Amino acid sequence: MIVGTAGHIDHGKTALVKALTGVDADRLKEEKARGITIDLGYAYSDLGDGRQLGFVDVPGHERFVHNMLAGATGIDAALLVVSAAEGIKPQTVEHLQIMDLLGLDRGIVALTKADLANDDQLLERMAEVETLLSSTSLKGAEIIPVSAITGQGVDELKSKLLTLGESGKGTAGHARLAVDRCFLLPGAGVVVTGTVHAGEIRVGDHLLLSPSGLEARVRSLHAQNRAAEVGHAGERCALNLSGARLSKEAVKRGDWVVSPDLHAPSDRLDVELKLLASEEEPLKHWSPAHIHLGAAHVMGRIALLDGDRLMPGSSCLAQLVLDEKIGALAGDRVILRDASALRTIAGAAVVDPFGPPRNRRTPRRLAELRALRHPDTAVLPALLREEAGHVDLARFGIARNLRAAEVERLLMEAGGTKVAGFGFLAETLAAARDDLVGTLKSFHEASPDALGLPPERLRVTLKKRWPPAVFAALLEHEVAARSVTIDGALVRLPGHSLTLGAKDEALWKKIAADLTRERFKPPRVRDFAETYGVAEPNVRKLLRQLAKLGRVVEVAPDQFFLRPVVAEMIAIANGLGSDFTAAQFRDKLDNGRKLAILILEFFDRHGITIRRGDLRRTVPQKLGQYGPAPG
Ligand SMILES: Nc1nc2c(ncn2[C@@H]2O[C@H](COP(=O)(O)OP(=O)(O)OP(=O)(O)O)[C@@H](O)[C@H]2O)c(=O)[nH]1
Ligand SMILES: [Mg+2]
Repeated sequence: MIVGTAGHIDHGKTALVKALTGVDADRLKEEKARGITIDLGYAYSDLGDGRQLGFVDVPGHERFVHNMLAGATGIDAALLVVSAAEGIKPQTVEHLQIMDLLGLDRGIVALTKADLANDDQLLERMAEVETLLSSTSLKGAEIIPVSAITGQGVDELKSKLLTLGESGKGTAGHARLAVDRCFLLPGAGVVVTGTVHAGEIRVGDHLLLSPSGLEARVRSLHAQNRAAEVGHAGERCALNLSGARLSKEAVKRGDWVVSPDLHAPSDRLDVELKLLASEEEPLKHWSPAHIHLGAAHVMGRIALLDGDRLMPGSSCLAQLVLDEKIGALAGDRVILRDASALRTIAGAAVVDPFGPPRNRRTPRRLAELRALRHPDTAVLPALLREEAGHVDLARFGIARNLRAAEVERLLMEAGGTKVAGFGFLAETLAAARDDLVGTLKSFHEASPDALGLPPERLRVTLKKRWPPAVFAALLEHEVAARSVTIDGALVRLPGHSLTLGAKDEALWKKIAADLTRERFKPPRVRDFAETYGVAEPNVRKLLRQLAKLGRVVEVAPDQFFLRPVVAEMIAIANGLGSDFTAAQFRDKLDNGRKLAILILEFFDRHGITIRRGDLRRTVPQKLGQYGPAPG
């Protein structure tokens, strides 16, 4: 377990840690010279019986609250230090507010410098502190008079700290360590230190630095100041890392060392925000703030999601829009300080680390956020019933640091089904199928001479509008279940087909033979009309119907090509290299300049080629529009 000090400057935090552990946590030259703590200090006390207490000693100076926060976010219990000589001071209050906003409910108050106060004064101070604690998560915490000079109360404090219990951080999820220091160790290389917030880190693990994404392999590690093979959640670790692009400069306080599964930095955190009751003004929408999460510290803005002002002492849903991406997971605590970093104004808990940039405050999204506030086991049942109707399971797993198997178990318990990475309720899938089949049925009735609908048209025609990726998953699911069919580029019902009458079928046979014989220079509508003695409009109508069936393509007015021939011509154009002329293309097809240009203009219109001056190039992702080239 890790205990963090808290309290006003000069109240004796560092002296007390030294009395408890024998270690002077003030290690910087400037700290020694000025007699104050500037940055975080660390000390461990071995109790001889295998048990150990770890301390993070923080600065009390008002200008170094940001450093205090980098340490406070990783601790399990608070050691609030109040000088018996001075009593409650501004950073006593601010540090306590921070402990409260972090939800820390384990802690002890040390009434330091007891040697400087008489019994009456001590009793008075204890009463003051008790009142101050009473409205916080540390309500009822024990208050113990101590002196670092005489040693009074130090042993009692130590044994009381041991009764606070184990770290509450779970080792079940993927590994995650909040970096608070990075330095070069001669002969070893880059070393980072920090608190393991989740999972386990082992020697040999391949991890990532987040948000940078740099690869980092664990060469060796120390857990709680001792060489070890593995570091667990709740322990402070030092990791000796190696990686291709890794350097001391590439790592900073606030980064996370994570299992690759957890690397998903975000700059929009949807949170439940609580404004401190001590604030004098309501919080306005889009207020700038200093935002602290884990050991990270970034600037950002607060977008209020339900209302334009938040009253002191109240809570609401908000989106923190950060100036830069950080690593964050659901449940992470956030501390917000005002734009000039003079005081703590609010605290927050992350509800969704992947806040949407748009539609963040629609009723639908707010309902979703309310569902996301449930505990792990109740989130999926609630979420699956929301209007969205689906859950992106990979994202859900990352946000809550759950392994895939755990997500699937929760989905099963929620009565859900997994379809291509999304979770649905059976009734949602059934409704989606009815919608799909019903929409196609109406379409076939209204347009009996069309084969089917392009997928994107179908998606926007459905009663329920799915995001494209979800729709693709549903469509694939229904194709596999044979409730719909994909034919070329069109979706249709399996029972629906287009048939030509006997006369048309006979005419098409002859036309098809002509189109095959002169495939790059096929006869036009008028030619067929003359050759076969059929009225021009009838030939045109037949060929247009065949186009809908996906057999021919009208490349220019009345100029039809067989569909596979179009694919072949695309392949030929593509084979001409990056910049080709119409003449080069014509030479390959040997079909005359005029027709070659009509074909290239058709390609231009469909984005298959891009034209600059007299030169064209093909667009790789558009080449498959007419299917694979034959042969
Ligand atoms: N008489 C007396 N003096 C103390 C005691 N504890 C600390 N001091 C003195 O108080 C001064 C400040 O102590 P520190 O431990 O550095 O205080 P701190 O809370 O760590 O200060 P910051 O880290 O700068 O916020 C030092 O001069 C200590 O010697 C105590 O129990 N009795
Ligand atoms: Mg100190």
